[in-house]
This record gives sequence, structure tokens and C-alpha cells, in this order.
Amino acid sequence: MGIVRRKCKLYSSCLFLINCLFVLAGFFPRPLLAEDGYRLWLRYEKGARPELLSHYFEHITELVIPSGQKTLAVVREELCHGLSGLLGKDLPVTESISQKGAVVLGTPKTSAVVPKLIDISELKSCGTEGYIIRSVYHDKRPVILIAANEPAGVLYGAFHFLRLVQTEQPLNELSIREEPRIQKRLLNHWDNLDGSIERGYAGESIWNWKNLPADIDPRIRDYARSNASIGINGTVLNNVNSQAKILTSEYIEKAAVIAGILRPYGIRIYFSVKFTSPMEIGQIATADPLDPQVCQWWKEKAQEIYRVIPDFGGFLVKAYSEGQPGPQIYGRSHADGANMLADALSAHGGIVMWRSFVYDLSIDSDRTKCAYAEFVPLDGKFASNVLIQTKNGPVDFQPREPFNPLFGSMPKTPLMMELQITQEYTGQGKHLVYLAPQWKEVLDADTYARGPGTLVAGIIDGTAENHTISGIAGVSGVGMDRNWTGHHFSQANWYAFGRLAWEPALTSEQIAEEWIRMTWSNDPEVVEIIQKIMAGSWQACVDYMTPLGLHHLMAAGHHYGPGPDYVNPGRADWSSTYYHKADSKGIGFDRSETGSNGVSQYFPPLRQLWNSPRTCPEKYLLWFHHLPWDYRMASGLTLWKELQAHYQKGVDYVNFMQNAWSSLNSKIDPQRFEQVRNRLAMQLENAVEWRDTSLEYFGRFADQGDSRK
Ligand code: GCV
Repeated sequence: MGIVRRKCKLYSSCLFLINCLFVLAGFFPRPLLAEDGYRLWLRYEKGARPELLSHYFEHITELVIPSGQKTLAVVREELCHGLSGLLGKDLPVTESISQKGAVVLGTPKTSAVVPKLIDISELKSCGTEGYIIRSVYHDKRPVILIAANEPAGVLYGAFHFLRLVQTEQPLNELSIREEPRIQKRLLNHWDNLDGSIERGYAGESIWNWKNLPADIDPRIRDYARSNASIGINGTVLNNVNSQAKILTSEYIEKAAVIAGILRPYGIRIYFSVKFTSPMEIGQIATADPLDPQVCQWWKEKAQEIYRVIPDFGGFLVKAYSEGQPGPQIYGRSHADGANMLADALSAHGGIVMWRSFVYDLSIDSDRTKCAYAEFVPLDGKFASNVLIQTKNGPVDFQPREPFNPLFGSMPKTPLMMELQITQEYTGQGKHLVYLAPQWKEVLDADTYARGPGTLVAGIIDGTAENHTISGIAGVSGVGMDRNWTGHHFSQANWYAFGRLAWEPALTSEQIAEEWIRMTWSNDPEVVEIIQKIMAGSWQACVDYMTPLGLHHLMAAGHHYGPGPDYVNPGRADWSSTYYHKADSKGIGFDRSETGSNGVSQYFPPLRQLWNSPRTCPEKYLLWFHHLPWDYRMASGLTLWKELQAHYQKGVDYVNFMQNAWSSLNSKIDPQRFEQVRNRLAMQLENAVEWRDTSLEYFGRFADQGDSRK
């Protein structure tokens, strides 16, 4: 009895202790979990070489920032927070410069100090979001000046400055002038109003619709900070597979609260809208874009939105695609639909982003050709506040696709590019795949649309075709997971998207290095090894999933594992066999002149180059050609052998990534190290499965003749 009582006492003491720990953890919930990935690239940790920073900050002893403006208030907060972490001490903040060295921030309108330190006409060319960072002297004291025309520019300049400090760059003789190349730099959330996320791999939606407008999750503010730090200035809150409910007064009120949190960070909100909303929530019998009642309904809806969200950005529309309704129901065109919405928004400065992701096989039996066929004839017919939002490639965010032939083919219409940050087809939240090289391949591609040198990036930023409006969108991978993106390395894709949206000419290596230094460490060995891991990770994914131009071989529904034999009974183009067309004669989709003639949608000389297997780059070979298994590749191997070699190369690279990561054991915090290690192990298993399943399936055809081996 006595023993039992003592055990009970011991047990309840333990429980008490555990409870105490939980209570304490409640008071200090996050700092105890210092390295869980929540802080993303804004960790602001004191570096391993504090002497470096003390050297630069020896004479810089205060921050001079004007007060009274909301964006400048967040600049002040971020700089104080960031520098305090990085320097290990707090710098005092003042509004007027004293006899000390200082970091001075502001606009000519908000600061009396800024005009004393720079000829403000120099700022003219910086636009509303650009900035200048410069080392100057004031009364012989060193000053780092961060000046812009508008507070948003100061915000971006402040984050740039923090990045320099975080990545241990020299801070003397600064002379930086930056301005974003693309105007609308948006995340697209495929978040549903019930909290689920289409193709989301990092938990539920961060928009807590249920509890808004009463409860505001502090996470939304951290979301805003993170986006502002990489220059993102807009976010579409809801899924393109939209529900009319987003346009009800109840949801507009909720969204207004989110808009209020994002506003000081320079971020506007946008809605994905459903074309039949006037019927679903407006009691109108039609959604015909030429019906005056319908036009009036959208106008009044826009007015209602702008009354509560004065800086509302506009609408994103997925029309007549994958079950979403569109103007075609009424015999109208994409232009009729887009222009009607554009008209409703134009008085308020809003835009319409009309997606070109359509693939009605009755228009062309080759899915890659459908969007071009529908949209190119409409060039010049869209209102001036309409952008056509076009996925990077003509299919659907495959591991690798040639650029979408719409780029360059609609010179009278601004085209936005849609990239996918969430890794729907590239290992979701489980595989380490750094996507910046994929995006760079497309941005840097020469369309030849207006002669050599007409890069996709120039079409997107408006310079190639003289557009005054430009945009780029990334389908967000953000969710409620503590580290935001599921895989710690998927954060790099969010980061890279923002950086490339700001400046498409940055290299993927530059971006990776910045991100590694801020997210992991400035230790040269860590930087070098993680650089290597990231650099080849996309090509590895292409190799173990869909090498040599193969595409869409994922199993049904989830788009994760291999399913080369998958046949969808309802739709040919939702079947893997439609894309690879493997048979005893060979493999690949013939889009040459003698096949579907998909090559004709590209400008010369690409059209001719890609038309012949001999001049088509091998990375796109089976995208454009159906070739015999014993076709001789540049390496001298048969196509079948080459395919096998690529699958193996992909697996080998994952092996390499695993070993390289393990070598960092002592240099990375245990929590993140283990999580990445576990995912790499899973990635290796998956890569092997991809290789084995694909080769087993293709081998059924390829191994039929001796010469093919
Ligand atoms: C939001 C692909 C995805 C869908 C997505 C669609 C789109 O088909 O699998 O989940 O729907 O693209 O971009 O509209």
C-alpha cells in the first residue's frame, strides 16, 4: 500500500513538473524551439565573426528614421529587431541626426535629414518601390543612407541592408541603386475557404477565415514581413478554383482585416473570382459578360470591395478550365469576360489577371497547343488593365517544360508568368528540389519573337513589347506548418521566387548563396556544400522522374509517385500514356511538323531547330519527338540506354545529396538537420521507385529487340 502511495506521489510530482514545463513553454513558446524553421531567412542570428560587424558598426551608433508613417514604423521595428540580433546590442533610434555615425532612412517627404544627404533628383529614376543605399558623410561622420521616393522603397532598402549584414558583405563604400523589374510580384494562394489548400503540402491555410475578423493570427504579420523582405507586393488570397462566397460582404470584411495587416508591408490583396458569382450570390439569372445587369453587378461589387479595401489589387480568373465556368458558356470569348471585369475595376485602379491555363481538346488534340489557339487570335482585344497569366510551360508545372509558346506571341497584350512554388510535380513537401534553375531556364530563354535576344524575361517585364504594366505570380507553398513550407529547403523556392520577381537577371547561384547564408550559416563549408546540394537538385528530379523531355508520368490524382501505365478512362490527356506514347517502336510525343506540329507555335529558328531530333536539345527530345529505342544519342548510347543512364544519374545525385548533408552534422542545428536528413532518406527511396517503376514499364517495350539493348 505504502509503495503504491509513494509511486502515486512520485507520479503526481512528475505530472506537476511536466505541467510546469508546459506552462513555461506556453510563456516562452517559441524561443525554446529556436531552430524550427519558423524564422525562415530572417533569423538575425549573431554571426560566427562578430568582429566583422563590430568593425563596420564601430562608428555607426544610431538609427535615424522618421516616425508617424505606418510603413516607416515597420521599417524601424524590423531594423531594431534585426540589428539587435545580428549585432547583439540595440542601437538607439532618433528622428534627427546628431553628431554620431548613423544609418539614416526615409523619403524626402518624411525626413528632413534625407535631402541633406542626397540630391533628391537622383531618386527620380527609382520609381515608387526603388531605393538608394549609399555610404556618405555627415559632419565627417560616416552615414549609411537608405533613401527612396516612397516608404515602400525605404522598406525594401532596409531589407536589402539587413541582407548585406546577414550575409556578411562589406558595408563600407556602399553604392547601390535598385528598382524592381516587374511591377506586380504576387503570390497566388490556392487556399480554400474551409482552410484546406489545393496542392498544399505544408498544413492548412494561414488565413483563419473561420475566426476572422475577430481573431488575428500573428503569423499573418510574419508572412507579410517575409514577403516584403523579398519584394513581393501582392497576394491572391484564395484558390483559382474559386467559390463565389469570397465576394460576400462577410468575406470582404474578413479580407479587409488581412489587407490591413499586409498594407504597411507594401502588399495588396487580390481575389480569385468565380465567373458565375452574379448567379450564385447575386440572384441574377445569367453571368453573361455582355448582359447589362451582370456588368452592373460586378461594378457594384467592386465598389463594395474598394469601400473597405481602398488599395484592393484586383481579380484573378480561371475561366472555362477544369470545370470552372467562363464566358464561353454564353458564346463569349475570354476577352469579353476579362474586359467586363476590367471595366468594373478600372475606376479604382484594379487589374484583372486572366489565366491562359485552358486545354479543351476539341480545339486541338495536342494539349500543349490549345491555349495558343484560343488566345493568340485575341491579341489586342483585351482592356489595358488586363494581364494574361500564363504558366511557364505549355502543360502544367512539369519537372521540365520548354517555355510556353504564348510568350512572344501576343505582343499587344501584357503577359504575366505563373510559376509554381508549391512543388506539385517535383516531390511536394518531401523532396529537396531547388527550383530557381528551372525558372531561370524559362526566363532566360530566347523566344526570337522580335529577333534574337527577345528573352522571356523581357516579355514578362514589359520591355520587349513596351507594356506599361507587368507581373509575375508564384503559386504559394505556404501553410500552417511551423516552418511554413513543409520541407526546410522549400523555403528556398519561396525566397528565390521573390528575388527573381524583383530581378530576373539574378543567377540561381547568387540567390542560393544569399538564402543559405541567412537561413543556415555563413560558415564557408556549409555554404559550399549546401550550394552543391541545391545546384543539381532540380536536374536530379528531372532525371529520376521525367528525363529527356518526358512529362506528366505521375500516378493518378496525387501527382507524386510514378504512374507510367496510368490511363484515365475519361480523359486522354490525364493519362501518362498520352504523353510518353511508348510502344514497341519507340517513345515520345511527336510534335514535329509531321506530328502535331506543336513546333509551329514557336518562332524561327526554334521552330526549325526543335523540329529535327538532330538539332532539338536533348533535354526536350521526347517532348517534341517520338523516336526508336535504338536511336543514337550524342553520347553514342542508344536512346534506351541513355534513358536508363538518366534515371540512374538522378538516383545517384540524391545519394550524393544525402551524403553531403550528413557531412554537415556538426554544423547544423539538430532539429533542422534531422528533419532534412529524414526527408532526404525518403527522397532516395522515392527516386529509386521512380527509376525502377519507369524502367520496368518502358523496358516492356524497349527490350523487345536485340539492337535496343
Ligand atoms: C488549381 C493543375 C493542378 C490543379 C490546379 C490547376 C490550375 O491541374 O493539378 O490542382 O488547380 O493546375 O492551375 O488551375
